[in-house]
Amino acid sequence: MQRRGGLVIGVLVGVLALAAAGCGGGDNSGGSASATTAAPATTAASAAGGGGDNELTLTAQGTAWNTTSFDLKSGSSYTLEVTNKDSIEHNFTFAAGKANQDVEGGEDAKVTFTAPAAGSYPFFCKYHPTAMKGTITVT
Ligand SMILES: [Cu+2]
Repeated sequence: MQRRGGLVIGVLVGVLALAAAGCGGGDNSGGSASATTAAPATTAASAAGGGGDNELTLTAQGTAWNTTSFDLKSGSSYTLEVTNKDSIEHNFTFAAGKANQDVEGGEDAKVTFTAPAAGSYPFFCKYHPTAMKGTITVT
């Protein structure tokens, strides 16, 4: 009697539990938060003095000016307030500055002009030019 040995192929299917290798969580050697300290800029902007006109005053009283000389800077603009304390009309004329301003009795008026080139110029009341006159010096 012969025995035939059968090939028993035992297939062992090993069920390998594939342990999911935990993905290595590498340390994120990333950026360290750099704290930049931003110092608040102190705004020390002091308001520069506003330019604008230079204010002058002149008063007529008793058919005379209270001031007979002015010193101006060439190229600067000026506003002159003329006050008339008399009851009659007066006038401020400064030809070199193209100013010619009447002022009624008891009133006041403003006139704006630009100082001309350096020099010495007359100003006067055109109604009383000999009594009411003065000199404007421009430098
Ligand atoms: Cu006058």
